[in-house]
Amino acid sequence: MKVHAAIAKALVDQGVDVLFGVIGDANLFMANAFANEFGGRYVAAANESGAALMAIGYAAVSGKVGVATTTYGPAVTNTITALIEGVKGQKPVVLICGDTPVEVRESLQDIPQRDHVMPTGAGFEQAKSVETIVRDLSFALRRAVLERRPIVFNVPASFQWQDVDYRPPRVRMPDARTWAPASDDLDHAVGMLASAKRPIILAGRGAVASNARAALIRLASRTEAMLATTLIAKDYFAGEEHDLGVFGTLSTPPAVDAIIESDCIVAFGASLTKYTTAQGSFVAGKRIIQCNLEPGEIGKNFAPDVGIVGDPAHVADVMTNYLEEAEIPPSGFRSQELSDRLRAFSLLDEVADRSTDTTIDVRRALLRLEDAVPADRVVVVDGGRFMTEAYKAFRVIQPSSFVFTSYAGSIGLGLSYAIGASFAAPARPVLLVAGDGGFMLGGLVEFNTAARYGVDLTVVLCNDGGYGAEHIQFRERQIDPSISLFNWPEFAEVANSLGGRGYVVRTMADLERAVEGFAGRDRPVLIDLKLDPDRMPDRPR
Ligand SMILES: Cc1ncc(C[n+]2csc(CCOP(=O)(O)OP(=O)(O)O)c2C)c(N)n1
Repeated sequence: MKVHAAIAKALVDQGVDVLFGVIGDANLFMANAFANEFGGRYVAAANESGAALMAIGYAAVSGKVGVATTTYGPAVTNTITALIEGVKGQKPVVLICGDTPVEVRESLQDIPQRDHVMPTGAGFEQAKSVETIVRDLSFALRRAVLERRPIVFNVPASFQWQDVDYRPPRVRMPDARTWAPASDDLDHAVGMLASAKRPIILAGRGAVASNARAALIRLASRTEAMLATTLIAKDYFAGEEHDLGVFGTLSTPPAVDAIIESDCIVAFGASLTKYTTAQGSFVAGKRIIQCNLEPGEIGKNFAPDVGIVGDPAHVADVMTNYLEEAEIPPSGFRSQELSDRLRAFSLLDEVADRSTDTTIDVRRALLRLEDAVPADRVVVVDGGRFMTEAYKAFRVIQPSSFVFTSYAGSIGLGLSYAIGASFAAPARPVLLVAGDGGFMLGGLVEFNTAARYGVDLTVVLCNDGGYGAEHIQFRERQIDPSISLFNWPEFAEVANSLGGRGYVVRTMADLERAVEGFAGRDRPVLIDLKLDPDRMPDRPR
């Protein structure tokens, strides 16, 4: 078998069914073999940044390794932001890139690829030789899972047409996620929880990764603790009566009251960022217990009273058993009154309707769409001032259906994430909430990719005619905000030209027409919400 075919076959043999990419001299035969010889699905992105982000979005929703491919040189440098995003978001991704042939002295596209990749924090795996290439690729896939970050697999282009004796790779992943330590720390933690009067069990992404939902609910009911999540683990306890929702700067007012009142937080798989702790104010003066499988996550952002290295689900069960054996009485924190207040809260009560004759109120528009789109959706949120409104408005049925795209703080990554998400969940509608600035920076280029592949994508554009996040800063300092404003083209028409269907929304009646269009969609939809940049809800601080 030729090397390009062996790489494609090794991907298929290891369960990779979708490959995102942009082809060039170094990877075109491999991508073609993947799609046309071995039955894989190849998705041709418009830009390598998009291809790499699609693999990240695929990994985020499927929990499997996302795989993308590029040729060499500028194709690799186009993926730098995506690699950084994947590292910060801890996404298992393999980027198979070609490298210029070593024997060619003058290649326009020759760059030291390793030197560009290493500062992103991604791993770099060199294809060592034609004989070892299948094993080398397996190693890259294995590293992506175990190291939870993108791994760049670097393949010299001169290997492509060489012969290799193909043997299917044998890969077995170790399962490290079922242990709890016997330690003084665990005893202290149980002691603290036993004496707590108002405990909260907080779940972060590590709890979701360890499938800890049932164990955390058991521990919370045993102690009469309230439940809460970080933003990344959003809606993990959906449907639970004693769920406070998101714990942090995005908490609702009744949840904030309960958090302030609480005396003990048990954080499972949460790294306690400044957003979760509200700059420390939500954890000050309380007992804090932090449990994480990764030792480095404990105390990374905030020093807890006790840290427990262990699997969240297993540690929670051990704690519940200890409390049971010691016959510790429950805390009594839960009350009908608190549950009623949590249930009675409505986002609509917080901010008055700010619509005008020609612009719509962002919160009312998003909440109408929240209601109109089937619950079994995937929600992807781009970056910008609007994003907190989207985080609050849209619920999901499980955390993997909520895709956060701002690990690196970049705008414009959402659309590619959304395409990757859709390939991981093809039967479900994918909703991308994006700003006009982010859409023009990075979304527009791949909207047509969504149309070409018939992706069930709906873009909700929070269009305030510019960079709202910067506009507000000029306004706050009484500086002319004009350089933050843009005279964009009509986005609905742009969407139509790119193979989708666009709707202009200035009023609630317009929004109803867009909702009808969404219901009968046969191609990607773009709903352009016209917003007034001076009438947006205040941002959380
Ligand atoms: C790649 C990148 N460039 C620039 C920025 C700075 N930035 C943050 S928010 C923002 C404006 C985004 O505008 P838009 O998408 O319309 O959302 P809005 O803030 O208006 O709600 C910009 C330019 C960034 N975060 N990332």
